[in-house]
Amino acid sequence: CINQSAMDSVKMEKAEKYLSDHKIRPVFEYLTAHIIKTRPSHPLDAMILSLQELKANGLDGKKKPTVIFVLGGPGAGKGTNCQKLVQEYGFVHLSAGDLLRAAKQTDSDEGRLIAECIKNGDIVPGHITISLLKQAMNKDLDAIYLIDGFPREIKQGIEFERDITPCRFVLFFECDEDILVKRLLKRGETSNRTDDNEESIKKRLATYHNQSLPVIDYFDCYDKVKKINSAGTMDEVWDNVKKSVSSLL
Ligand code: UP5
Ligand code: MG
Repeated sequence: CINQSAMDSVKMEKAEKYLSDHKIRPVFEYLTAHIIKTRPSHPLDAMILSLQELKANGLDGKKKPTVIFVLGGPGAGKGTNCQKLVQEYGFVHLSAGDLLRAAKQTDSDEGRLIAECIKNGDIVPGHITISLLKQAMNKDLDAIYLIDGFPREIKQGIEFERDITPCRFVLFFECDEDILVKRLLKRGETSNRTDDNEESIKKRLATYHNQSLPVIDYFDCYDKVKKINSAGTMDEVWDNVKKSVSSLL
């Protein structure tokens, strides 16, 4: 009898933790308070509608934008295909790299830190990038944002999803390394990017393998990753992108 009650208390604790981790309790409190206050004639339908609203806007009632993360190695074609997605679907393209390249121009310690990280293929501290993304996204909460090149590390993804909104899905551009290097070196002939040179490319690829690839496994656990083969010609890759995206929308 004592063992049974100990077991029950362990189960209870686990159940409490589950409810708290997944914010189930505040959702039910919200829904119950809502129907008590409004006394609708079809309370279950009203609860379902409120639940859908909550899913879109969060418990704080603030509207959240829709986010699609676009990830893949350096030169995988993220930027190229984001531009096409903007034209095809009216998404808003936010390249974390572009935001950081603009921010590094400022004459400040932060600007210098960003410049150094980019040249060395290191990851800029997450709070800097998240704050730039937040500012850019505040302008239009109805938009569907393609966040290109972010998150670079699992903890950045967790922080973004906690503070801003969970991503709808992740488009992952897959391509062999030798093709990536060729593309970047070719672009380096004209791009003026401080990281499109042999030495920086090596470092970018190492950072990608060690720190950024685990992000894909992380989102894969939530069944959110759509893999796109990006090794073909521009047209072939764009076809793959269109097929993937239209199956997800
Ligand atoms: N190209 C594209 N597709 C092609 C195809 N199918 N066939 C032939 N050529 C193709 O393409 C790269 C080049 O390849 C172009 O010349 C294109 O014409 C050609 P692009 O579409 O630009 O590829 P993309 O994946 O966008 O490559 P990019 O170099 O931008 O990727 P990175 O992830 O390396 O760069 P990003 O700008 O995102 O980041 C730069 C640095 O900023 C990072 O290394 C890091 O230091 C910092 N950063 C952070 O710290 N945090 C962040 O969140 C983001 C960036
Ligand atoms: Mg890019």
